Amino acid sequence: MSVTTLNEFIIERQSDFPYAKGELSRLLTHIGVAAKVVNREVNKAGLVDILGDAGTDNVQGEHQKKLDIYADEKFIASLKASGECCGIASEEDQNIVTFDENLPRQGKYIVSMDPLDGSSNIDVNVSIGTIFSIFRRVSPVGHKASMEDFLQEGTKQVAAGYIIYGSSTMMVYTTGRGVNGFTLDPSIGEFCLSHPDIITPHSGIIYSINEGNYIKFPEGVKKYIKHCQKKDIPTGRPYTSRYIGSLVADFHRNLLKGGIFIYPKTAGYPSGKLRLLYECNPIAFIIEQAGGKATDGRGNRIMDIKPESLHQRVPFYVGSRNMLNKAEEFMRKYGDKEPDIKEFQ
Ligand code: P6P
Repeated sequence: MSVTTLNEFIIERQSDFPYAKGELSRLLTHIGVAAKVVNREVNKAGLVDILGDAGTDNVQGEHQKKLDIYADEKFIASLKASGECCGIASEEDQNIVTFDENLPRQGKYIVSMDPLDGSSNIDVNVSIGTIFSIFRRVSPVGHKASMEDFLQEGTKQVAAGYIIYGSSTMMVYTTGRGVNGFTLDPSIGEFCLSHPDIITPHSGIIYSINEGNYIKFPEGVKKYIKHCQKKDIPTGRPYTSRYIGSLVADFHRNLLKGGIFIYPKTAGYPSGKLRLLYECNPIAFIIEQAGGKATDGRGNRIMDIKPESLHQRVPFYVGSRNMLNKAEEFMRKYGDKEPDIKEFQ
């Protein structure tokens, strides 16, 4: 059976964009290269001194893992070398990364990324991922990228995707014409088309939320969780709770099988925990392209939100459209106000 590699697919689909000159194709190809380099280290992380804490904290105040920083460096280097990317926003870097050299400054695109999401799972061998979001720059070509390039609504994304380093390594992405998944074949070192035209089920029985935060959730979320645990669905079984604590892994499973992932406002995270630019927007682009929904729990489409800062957090409800609609029904009926953190101090 002939396989279609990622590079062949990117070139084939380039004709979807009449004025494409191969720039976005080159950018996507470089992301694929960086993914293979990071995958190699992730796969042998237990064998080399790349596990564990780096002894530094990122802008979120989260302990950086050595592999976080390694992935950040590899993706930045590959994006810069593509000559198509003039700037990068990364979870691991406080400010935008811009370039002094002329070649990258000619780049027409910017990339927001979480180079290694879920890194608290690295040391225990649980799936982790890279998430990326690509925009056309709004600042003049030839200059350094500017903050306005990054603070665009998610509807302006030209491409978005993720790499999941799991039982196999996959790259899933969209350029606005459907969602396609590629599995890395280590024997040839190529991502090969394995999941063409992914469509997510309109309903599902999987709900994904960190129930350890239950008492800190808004009332509407608590009521929705109880709804999922009732026996009133056709199969008579309660919904299935699945939560890995790694966004890419939880999302990928729900994308393929149907389900809902919720990271709501909580007493501890009154704006939600997940970041708009490089976690929620790219995942929202993918789910919408696959027929699902992504909102902030109050009916506001994630991709319509105008970002105000690089590391802005938003409440995140994403997955099968019927499940999103039901969850938002509960939020409207019982309220989406999170309890005051003082109740827990
Ligand atoms: P919690 C990982 O740190 C992450 O950013 C996402 O990958 C994941 O969905 C979420 O945080 C898990 O957060 O609070 O449930 O551990």
